[in-house]
Amino acid sequence: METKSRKLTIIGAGAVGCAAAQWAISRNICEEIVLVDVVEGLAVGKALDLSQAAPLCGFTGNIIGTSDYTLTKDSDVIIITAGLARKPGMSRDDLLEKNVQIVKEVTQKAAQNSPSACFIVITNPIDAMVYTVFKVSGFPKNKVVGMAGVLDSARYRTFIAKEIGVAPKDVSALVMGIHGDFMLPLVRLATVGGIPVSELLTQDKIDAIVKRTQQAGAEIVGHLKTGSAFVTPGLSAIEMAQSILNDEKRILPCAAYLEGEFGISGVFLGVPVILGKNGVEKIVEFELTSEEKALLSKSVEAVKKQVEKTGL
Ligand code: TXD
Repeated sequence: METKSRKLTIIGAGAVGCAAAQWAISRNICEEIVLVDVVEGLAVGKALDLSQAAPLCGFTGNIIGTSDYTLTKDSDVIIITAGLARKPGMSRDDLLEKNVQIVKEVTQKAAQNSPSACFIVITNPIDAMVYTVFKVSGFPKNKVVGMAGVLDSARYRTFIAKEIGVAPKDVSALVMGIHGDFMLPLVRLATVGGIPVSELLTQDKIDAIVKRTQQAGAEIVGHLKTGSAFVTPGLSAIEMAQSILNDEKRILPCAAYLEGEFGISGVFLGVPVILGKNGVEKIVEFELTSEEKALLSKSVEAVKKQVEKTGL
């Protein structure tokens, strides 16, 4: 398998950007990492700190920090985390106005320098920001994808594992739809060691887990008060980046542009996709129940409202 021959740019050297960089160096997934931030010196300092972990974690590539986009030239994957994060009491939608401007600006600069890259968008509200990157970059739909489903599914799997008392990695589960209150943690498809979760937990317990998953971001914001989750968001982005850089063809829930899949068109929404060297290689469709379809259409309505506010 091809490894470590590629270039990864991470825009935004804040909490999520640095966590992503840290996971990337600890996994040694690429030859070059460029960390970019608008704040003078921030990315430079963070990259120096990260580079000095190399002897301890075995990273053999190069990591630099900069505000200069020419240094991002010919990146294979560009992760966008630039923007504001939530504070207690804020919804992801509250961030839209400010973040759309930031995301437009960084997309233009990054796309110019790396016309063949694949964008992974993290900035909230994610489902509208990924649409913004798609429109502003003019890149094909397979080269623009949003990160939320990997994180939401990891949270869902964690809560299921804790409730049953099993290893989290033995829980397989999928969250589809918007990264917000209407996200759809699919109960029917959640399994533990191949056994349906519905055989192992009461409906009440399952309902509580679904609710906690939908509110998991706000739960963390409520404790942190000054920002939002970053460690698992950073790792979730690197799971996706690694699958693209190494052409692993992982099947991961990502916000992808839909053109008729699941009966939905013209929006980015969390669905299972195969990620490989071409970005979104395939959206994996399957039959939803009428109840699931109804829940998913709530996601679509909410995302369309967000996108309207971007003015794109
Ligand atoms: O599941 C998901 N998609 C998410 C999304 C999970 C967690 C966090 N999520 C969102 O990511 C969050 O709501 C924010 O919108 C972004 C970034 O969150 P983070 O916690 O990393 O925010 P920070 O620590 O404030 O970092 C943002 C950085 C900061 O260093 C700014 O200086 C920088 O972005 N920034 C810029 N960089 C480059 N260019 C411009 N214009 C710019 N503006 C701000």
